[in-house]
Amino acid sequence: MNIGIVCYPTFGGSGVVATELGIALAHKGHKVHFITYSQPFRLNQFNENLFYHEVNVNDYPLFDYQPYESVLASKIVDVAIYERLDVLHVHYAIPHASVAYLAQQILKSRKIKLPYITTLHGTDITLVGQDPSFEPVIFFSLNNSNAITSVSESLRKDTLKTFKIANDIKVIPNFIKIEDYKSPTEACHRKNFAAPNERILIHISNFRKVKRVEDVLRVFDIVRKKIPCKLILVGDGPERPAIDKLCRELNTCSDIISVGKIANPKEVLSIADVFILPSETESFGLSALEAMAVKIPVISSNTGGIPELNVHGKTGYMSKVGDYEDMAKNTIALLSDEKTFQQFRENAFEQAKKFDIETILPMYEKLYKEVIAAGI
Ligand code: GMT
Repeated sequence: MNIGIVCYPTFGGSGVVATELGIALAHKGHKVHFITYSQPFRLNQFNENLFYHEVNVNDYPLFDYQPYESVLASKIVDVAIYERLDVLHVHYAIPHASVAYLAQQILKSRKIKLPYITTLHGTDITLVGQDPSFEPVIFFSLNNSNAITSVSESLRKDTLKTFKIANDIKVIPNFIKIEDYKSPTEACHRKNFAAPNERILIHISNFRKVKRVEDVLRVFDIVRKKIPCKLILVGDGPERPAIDKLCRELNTCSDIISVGKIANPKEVLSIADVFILPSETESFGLSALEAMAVKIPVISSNTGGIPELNVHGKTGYMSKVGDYEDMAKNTIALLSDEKTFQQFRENAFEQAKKFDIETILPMYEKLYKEVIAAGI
């Protein structure tokens, strides 16, 4: 198949999923065309089936807001015609679903059929999508998608609650390529981060408010009073100043290592003991799945789609959003009982295997075929 993929190329789960999906499809022989405003950060390999089409928005002083959506729609039309796309897969509803609809209509006027699939990733529904100013456009473009997928059952329900759409929503969860996580990695050395008697807690996110990174610091503050440990923070974002302020207040900065944004966190994950994910909302929690793939138990909130991934008392523990004391208590309990800890590590890995690309990729391929067969 010739598949067009539209996504956000920046650091973030939806871009990772879209890119890894495209790469896997290309390896299976499909021709995959990424249409984005800059190269997706994980699209860093050559494959004869992978193509990248940049959306360049010129800066006209006349506009306060540059018309990105119009340029993107034009680019989709262009790629669809000249690369003979069979299907378009857009990740993150805003604004990609409505742009896909517009491109589809333009192509229709030229007697070209291009069905589009919208994958909902989370904040496009649970946060940004809650803004009433988007409602008519999201509602319309979802209802007119030739298929909709969501990354968890929880997100499917949230979407149907927010938007009374008639369209069905198919759940296709996030995935990892488990094969890539099996081999031990040499790139990151534990001894450079912690003393032999110290444990390592880790958190990865884009440091937005929704991630509640301050709770990570509060968990760490409690745990380190009982168990010698270090905290590794991976990522960066708008909450950085608040995090710096809090670590100074708690006097924990010297035991926190901030490594910034990392394109593929597998190496740094492999030296950690516990992954902390206290999010306010989380449609799936791809970073937690990546941690579980390297046998790291997860201490998380119990929000959104996290319970579909993290099995309480088996692969980690869940607490109510904001209950960092309970999260700390669970972390201490887990790290204090070596036998249970080792069992949780194995359980986490077994759970991660259920989300292997080998299982998930055929779901997308099947959907593409169905959508193409159904026509528009
Ligand atoms: O988590 C983020 O802030 C990034 C965000 C995105 O849209 O890139 O991630 C969302 O999509 C991921 C991939 O499907 C999910 O694993 C994340 O749970 C989801 N984030 C939220 O729902 C907050």
